[in-house]
Amino acid sequence: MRKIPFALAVLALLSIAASAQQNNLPPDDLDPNFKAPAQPTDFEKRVVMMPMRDGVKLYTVIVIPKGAKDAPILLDRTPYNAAKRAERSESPRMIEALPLADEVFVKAGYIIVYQDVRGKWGSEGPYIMTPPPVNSGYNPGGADDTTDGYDCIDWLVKNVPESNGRVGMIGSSYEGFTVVMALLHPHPALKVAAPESPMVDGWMGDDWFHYGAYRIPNIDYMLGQTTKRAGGFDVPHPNYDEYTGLLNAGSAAAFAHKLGADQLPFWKVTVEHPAYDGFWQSQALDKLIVKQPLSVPTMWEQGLWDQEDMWGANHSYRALKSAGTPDAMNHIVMGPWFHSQVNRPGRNLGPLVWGTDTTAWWREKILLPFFNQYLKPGSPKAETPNALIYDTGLDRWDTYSTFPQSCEKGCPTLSKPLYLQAGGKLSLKPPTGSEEKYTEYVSDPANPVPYLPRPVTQANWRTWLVTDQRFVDGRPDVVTYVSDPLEKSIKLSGEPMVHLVASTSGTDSDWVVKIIDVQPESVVEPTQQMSGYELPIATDIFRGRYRTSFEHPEALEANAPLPFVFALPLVNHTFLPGHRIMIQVQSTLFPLYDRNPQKFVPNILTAQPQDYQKATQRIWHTPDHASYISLSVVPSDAQ
Ligand code: PG9
Repeated sequence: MRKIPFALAVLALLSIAASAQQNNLPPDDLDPNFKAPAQPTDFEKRVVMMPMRDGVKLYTVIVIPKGAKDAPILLDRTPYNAAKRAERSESPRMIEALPLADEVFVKAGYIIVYQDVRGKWGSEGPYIMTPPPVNSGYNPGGADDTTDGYDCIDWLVKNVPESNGRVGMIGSSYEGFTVVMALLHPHPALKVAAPESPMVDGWMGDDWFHYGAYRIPNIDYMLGQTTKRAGGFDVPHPNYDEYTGLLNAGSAAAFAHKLGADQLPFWKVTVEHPAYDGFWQSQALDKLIVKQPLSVPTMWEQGLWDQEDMWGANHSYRALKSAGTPDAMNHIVMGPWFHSQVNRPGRNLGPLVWGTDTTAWWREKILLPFFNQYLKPGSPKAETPNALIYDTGLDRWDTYSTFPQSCEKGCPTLSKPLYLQAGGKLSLKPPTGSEEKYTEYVSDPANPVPYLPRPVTQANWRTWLVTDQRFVDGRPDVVTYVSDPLEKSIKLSGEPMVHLVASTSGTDSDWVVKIIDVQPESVVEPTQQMSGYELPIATDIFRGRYRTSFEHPEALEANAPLPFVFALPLVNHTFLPGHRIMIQVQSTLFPLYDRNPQKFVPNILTAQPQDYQKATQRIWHTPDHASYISLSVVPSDAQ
């Protein structure tokens, strides 16, 4: 290669630089001094560290429409990052900048406030998981979401001059929990509330357990919530199929150990309280909410297929009803929704497609007028039904004066026993004793019934409650009872009660019961998609050791037919002509629920590998030991 003399090369570079200068080109296209000009917005965002009574400051975002005057305040207290809540997009328009769920309130001119609960994200103080009330004896700090809710509202009405001093609270799930906590001792400026799928009783039927059976996905939730103030660890799972991962691990505690969750204080608390003891009872908000008269008009909301908090809203509403709360103060809405779907589009749930966007309709036509009535003086009285419940078979809303409907005032509800019969049949008549005495299956903890088709991943978590049950129908450990195709429609509206008489060769057992609407066969569109679909309308699990007491579990007597009585989630569903009613019974629902070892051990969460054993299960159907589901059948106006 020929070498260019050094002096020549320098000359060439100098002349390139000189000609660039002549052409006025900048030496570097990055500008370290760039300042983004403020864009004109139609709102103002104020971020404050709001002092609570104990001096702890909570991160709060206050979003105020420009020019607001005498505006009501909508408050959402969250453990999920207030800053992010307040920023769906970077749009300069408030309606696009805030979450979809708040659109109706933005249009109506509300000031919207998001606050991080203490200990999370931008807020100071220690974090306690869904902190029990301070006076429960189980809250080590001096504050809870009742006091913080109160102090927040107090600050807002004194420091936001654009407001009219009236506040409404809203929020789903954990945020719904903060709403219910605020209702226990509400600030006088709190005028209306909507707890959406609130976490109310974590042991009976909300997030942590269902009737004592532990819900494994909580282990990931705890890692997300309690490993860092902002965000949390997302520990990778060893297996793509969670079924395999959990089976390999063993007990819930063994799985928690694999993910490192056994280091976490709330996991330790959970392991110490597997039964419904004082810890859980003292924070069951449906029990606490009735200790004083409800002074804030409240609309409880919950999905009919809520895969996380199936218990809280309707049990709080019902407890308040029983306590004599005036109807105008205590409303319930149950839509055809998964958990928190109420804040998202509501046109469909998995394969179920509705005639309208059910959630948008609810927000605009029901929720907003209800809030306006109490927050905007001079607004028309909202004609809010006491109970607004979707008929998930007819694809339409029903309005009731109470839900479940009651017979006390001569209402037409009929409680009908639907008997499980030999040969997989269902009948309204009790067994005669002439047929086989029981249906038998073997439940093997080494081969539990999956709750989703494998591979089980979180991808289908939201819609798992509407999964077509054909994927387990036919398994030898799933017992199926089915009716003939219906000649006339049958409407169930209320709380199905399971009355199972069952025996196990072990000394402990879980019982899973599902009510299923079997769709008729069809080979033409659009019904073909649902042809033969086994749609569960109510599913739950009951941990046998709690048969006689939720607080003091007991071993089951092996091979003795014993009654297991428990309520399934509320339904409001018309079975149409040609459809069939199906009941399925099984003893595992995995890996959503930890496996019962089927041998009585002191604490199932920490069961050892040698504790797990196969058991022979029998569902009895003799005149003395009749198994049935008590159904609330109401007149149907469907054709
Ligand atoms: N279901 C979630 C949760 C609430 C409270 C405790 C634990 C989990 C939620 O969606 O917020």
